[in-house]
Amino acid sequence: MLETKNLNSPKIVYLKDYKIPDYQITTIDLHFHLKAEHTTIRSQLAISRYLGAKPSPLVLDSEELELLSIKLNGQILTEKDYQQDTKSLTLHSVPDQFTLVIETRIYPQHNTALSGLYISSNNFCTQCEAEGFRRITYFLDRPDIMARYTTTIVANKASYPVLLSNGNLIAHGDHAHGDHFAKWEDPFPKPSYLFALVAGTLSKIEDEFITSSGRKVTLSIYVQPHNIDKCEHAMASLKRAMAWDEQVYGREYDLDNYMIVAVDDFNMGAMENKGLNIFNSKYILAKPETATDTDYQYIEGVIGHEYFHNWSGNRVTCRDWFQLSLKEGFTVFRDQQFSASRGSPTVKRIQDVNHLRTYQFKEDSGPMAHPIRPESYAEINNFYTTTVYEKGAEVVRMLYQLLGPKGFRKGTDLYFNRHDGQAVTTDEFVRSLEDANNADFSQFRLWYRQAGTPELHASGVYDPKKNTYTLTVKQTCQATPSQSHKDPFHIPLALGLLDSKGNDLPLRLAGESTPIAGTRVMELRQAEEVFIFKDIPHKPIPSLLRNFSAPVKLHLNLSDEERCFLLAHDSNNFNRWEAGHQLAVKILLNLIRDYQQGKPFQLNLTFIAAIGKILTGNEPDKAFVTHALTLPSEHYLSEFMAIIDPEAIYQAHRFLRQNLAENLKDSFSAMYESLRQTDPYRFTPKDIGRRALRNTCLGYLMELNDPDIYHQCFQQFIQADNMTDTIAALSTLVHTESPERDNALHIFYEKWHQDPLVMDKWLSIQAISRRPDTLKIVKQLTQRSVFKLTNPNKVRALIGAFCQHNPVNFHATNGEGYSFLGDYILKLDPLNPQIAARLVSVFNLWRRYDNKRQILMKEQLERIANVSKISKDVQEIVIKSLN
Ligand code: B3K
Ligand code: ZN
Repeated sequence: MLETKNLNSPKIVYLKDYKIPDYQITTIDLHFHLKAEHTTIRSQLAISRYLGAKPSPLVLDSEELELLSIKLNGQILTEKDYQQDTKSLTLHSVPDQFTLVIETRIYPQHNTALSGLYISSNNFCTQCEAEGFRRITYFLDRPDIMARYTTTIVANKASYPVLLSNGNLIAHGDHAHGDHFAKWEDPFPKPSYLFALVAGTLSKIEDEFITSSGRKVTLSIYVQPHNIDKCEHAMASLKRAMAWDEQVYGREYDLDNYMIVAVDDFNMGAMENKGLNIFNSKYILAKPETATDTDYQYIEGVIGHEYFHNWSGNRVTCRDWFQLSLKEGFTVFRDQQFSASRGSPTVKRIQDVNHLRTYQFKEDSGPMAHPIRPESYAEINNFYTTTVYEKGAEVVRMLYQLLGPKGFRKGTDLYFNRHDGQAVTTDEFVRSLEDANNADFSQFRLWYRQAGTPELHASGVYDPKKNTYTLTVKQTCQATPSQSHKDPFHIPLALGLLDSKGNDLPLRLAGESTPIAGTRVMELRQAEEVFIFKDIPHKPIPSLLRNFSAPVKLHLNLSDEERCFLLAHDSNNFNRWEAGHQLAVKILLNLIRDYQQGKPFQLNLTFIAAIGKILTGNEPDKAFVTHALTLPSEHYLSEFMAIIDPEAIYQAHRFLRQNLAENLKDSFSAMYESLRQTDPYRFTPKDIGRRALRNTCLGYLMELNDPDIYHQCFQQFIQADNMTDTIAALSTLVHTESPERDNALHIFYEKWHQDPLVMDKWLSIQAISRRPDTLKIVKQLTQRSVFKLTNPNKVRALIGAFCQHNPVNFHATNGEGYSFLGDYILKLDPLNPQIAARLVSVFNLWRRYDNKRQILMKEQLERIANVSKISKDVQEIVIKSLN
């Protein structure tokens, strides 16, 4: 066990302890008098005891609130009537039904945690999920308390001309002393985490959307006035998302207005507050000169995500925070479908799978492993994880595959109709899908309860006499913290068998009369399953787990030639990419071993030829080619090593990239030239693919360390009319020692230093440079005025980028990367525990490194653990990491 001075374990909340609340709050009438130095809030609550609940004290949640007064049914309460501590306010005895009026004071200017009501660029904004509302007023701050809100905002008219909250504006006007007010009413009962307020100097763009039933919805995007020229893409994305949700899920928007506000200081991407989304400006602001194609795609995806929450999250919400994946997993699945419909579905799937396997599989293998419905937490904000979100989406995707699009839609229709206006559990979601389809997902529910990544071991035997192909699939799952035993999962395994020309063989199992053409989904339920396919004319090449039909690790022995064959011929484009990717992983792991054993690196001609063929093969989907040419990341490769060796991974990666560049130089050059931009920037799938492939070719060519190519790269940097091409050039120049590098960084800074989002790119690019002096440069950058510790985007851009995306430098054996991160965690924790906790997680896999690195990382964890005042956010992760 851990021996540190100050780690008293924080209080743990358990799913098994969930109890329905004794009291309900039906309406809340809020009155804010906003002032930056202090804000006063009057909250009037209509409270009643639930039928059947015994009289009990009323315990309201609170955090950092100053209580000014309480009145119960008009009577002022005194200190003998209630009890207060740092976390709650308890009224000992209350009637069955009553009105409570509470006055509170808070200090938004000092709120650096960015939870509750705070100030960003002189404007007021809120973030209440998960438990920020209790930092605004005393409340039953839990998602199963759904109330109707009215909100009156009073503020100085000159400083805060725009006053927004959820729902409809029902009154506004002027007050004395230069103040004005606005009154908002939200007709839909909602949990407190969806409350929002914004006040400030903001400009807006406005548009409208006519819903399928003919209602007009006014759409507004509010930004700081100087950003007004960067909102169009966000607005267009919103309209597309609204139309898509009607077409695909039959979900119509329900209020007469939909507002989005962009703020610079925000802990995460965006927040789906009812009718008033608040966004990190990174996911709103874009114009070709300042935002890359990837930024444009993220904006579209996040706008979609928050919009889709209006049904999957807001109209039907979570009973408690253990059910977070109910809204997040489902909504991520929905936003993935939406984005897939906007470009190449294969490429979108490749991106999502890459992300899942790089980050979620890691989480599953470390101390923070948890099921998508966790059993316990100390700080719920630590559970907004890739497991809850992305693995949660994979679980919904499996349900979608098992039911098919029509069955799934029947299920979601039932779910939305049955539970509209309710706070429910993941179990109720699954039950709706079952009931609508007469399906049985009892075994499938294990995906919600069991953590860990299942592994499939598949092998096939062909019998030429019987013309059968027997596929055996065994499943296992490693133990995770507090779950040593795992039962077999219910797993959809999509597959095809390829004939010698690369066509899918029709698949017929024993006992079936007609074969199924194309991809077939087999269902695994037992620890071992055997499938015998009939009428197979010759030994096929198996293409398993098509489209990554389940979040598992698949082990299947194929030769390099078979993988190259799949890369060239598989009818499933995802699996074409996967075959090349698996081959690259295998080659890189061999190179890593060679490096560790001091052997010289060997070329793999089969791989070079296969990549060459993709590059010159006239494939129409250029984004697909880009992915096929991109090697598995250093981060992802570490997943396959018992003891992670960042240096060996880096050297192997470098060698293979250089090798490909040397051998395919002419093809890369020719492709680079042929994809030159002729028209002005456009955000279309075709143009995005073209730019991506061209820049990938540039990246390879830059591996050749050729001064002419540096020059060519610099020319691209100078001449580009869009940020995608500018950044592509800069981010490869930054690894070099060339004069072009410093020159380009300088020019970029001079041009963009007034634009914080563009400066984030400038910081990140330098932080992930492969140059050995990177940490020194990063430290210098922390001293520049463009870096601000209180701004999460800056912390992520510089410190996060260095520690998470520059493994070879961060893990330098002198330990300086580790102590740098330790320093910043300690500086950040008192300011913003959520962001500090995210950074601490970088150390989670410390046990997977060699002894020397283990000791150095552990030292930092212990150093953090020994600090006297540490947030429970950071504490929870440090304890799990060390124990
Ligand atoms: N629901 C928010 C995330 C809130 C995170 C709180 N720590 C954004 C989203 O997932 O849509
Ligand atoms: Zn979400």
